[in-house]
Amino acid sequence: MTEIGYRCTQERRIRTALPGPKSAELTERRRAVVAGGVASAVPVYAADADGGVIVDVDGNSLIDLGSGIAVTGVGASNASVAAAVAEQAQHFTHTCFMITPYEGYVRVAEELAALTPGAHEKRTALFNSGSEAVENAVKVARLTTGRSAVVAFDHAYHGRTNLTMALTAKTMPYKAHMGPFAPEIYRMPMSYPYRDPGVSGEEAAKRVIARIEAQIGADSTAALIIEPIQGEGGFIVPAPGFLPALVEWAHASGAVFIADEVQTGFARTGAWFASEHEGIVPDLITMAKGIAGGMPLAALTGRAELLDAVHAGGLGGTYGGNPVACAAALAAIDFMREHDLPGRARHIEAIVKPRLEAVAAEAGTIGDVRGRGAMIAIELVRAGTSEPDAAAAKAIAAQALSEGVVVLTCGTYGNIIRLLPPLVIGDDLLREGLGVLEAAIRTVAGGTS
Ligand code: PLZ
Repeated sequence: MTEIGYRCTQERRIRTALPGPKSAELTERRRAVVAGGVASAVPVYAADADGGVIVDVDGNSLIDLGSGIAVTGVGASNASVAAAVAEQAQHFTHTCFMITPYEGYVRVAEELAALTPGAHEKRTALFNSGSEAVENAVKVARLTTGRSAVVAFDHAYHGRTNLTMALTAKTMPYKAHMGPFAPEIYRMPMSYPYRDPGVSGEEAAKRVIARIEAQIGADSTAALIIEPIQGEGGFIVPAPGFLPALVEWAHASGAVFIADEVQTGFARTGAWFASEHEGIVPDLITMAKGIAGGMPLAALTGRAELLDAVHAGGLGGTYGGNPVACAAALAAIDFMREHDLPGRARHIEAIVKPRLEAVAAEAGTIGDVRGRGAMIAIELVRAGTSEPDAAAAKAIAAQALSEGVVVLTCGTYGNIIRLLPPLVIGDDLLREGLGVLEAAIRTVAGGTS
């Protein structure tokens, strides 16, 4: 791996209380004009960000263990991404690929055909957000199968648009009082080893298949959609064998298997895509987040016969595959390859997991440590039980922030602390961030069973 250069000093530096006075002032201004429904996890306003740090408007430098929800794997101001964006913006920022196409879009599609699992012929369509990629995957599956039922899973997160709200499991805050939701979505039990002990992947898949056949009908099922590691739902890694059995059933039944790799894609889990860890080849893959170094871009890549079956003009959108976002993606993908970021994610796992496992061994309030690569979480429970403890997760994140470390929570029960560091974070900074997190865990949830 070649050396990664940084522009901002890679340090934790606390100059004011957090949030500082300038952030507090911005929070006041925001209250008067920004929609209250848009919330921020961290009440600190960014002025700069690079590598493993976010520098705020008060001059504090925070260690970033969230990457803007798994987006800035290559860093939030990666030099080659920034140069590619500036270069493309000086030529054209937009023509609309549906009107006057351009090479960047084609090159991104070439990269995705080569990088995504499977040696079959593939096609790609580009969009703006993960939700939009998921919507389009479902459109393609319904059109090509002539069926309407879509199977999603407990704890799933697929977005906030109407169809993707229906696919998303958790009501609060994503869906509550915002229905009616899109029809023909059926929810099935997930394989969740910590909360479903002793149930193998194969058994969990059998449970799902029996329910689909009894309640939907194999010949009415257009698609199964699943995150290979569930993100917002709590970094749930299904038991081995679960995903391959579902893929096999989908293929035998003529249903389309869609892997939602919006959060897990692009080196995050220690492979280019999390599907690779399970040895599965999805028919369609949705991607966004890590694809373009922070620029808004999403992709749907899949079997040529599915994507080419859609009538011309059936897929698109004004901004989908914006040329500046495509230039950013090409630079980000090159960077990930040159710097072996999948290897870097495995290296991060080797640093993070043993330390969290050691804390878990001493604190009876950590029920589970799980995840892959640079996507690792702890599940907070009441000591000696498996009862979710959301308050502990919230308090730990708040305590870490007050010490200058950004960590995110997630989970159906809100009791998960998840780590998604930029893949370019230096080892020392990562270790320092972990030290702060460990201290916060000991303070908040240090009780033993
Ligand atoms: N599929 C697997 O993780 C986005 C959103 C958090 P968009 N997850 C973070 C929030 O509170 O909005 C996500 C995902 C998976 C789809 C999406 C949706 O991607 O780019 O946010 O639309």
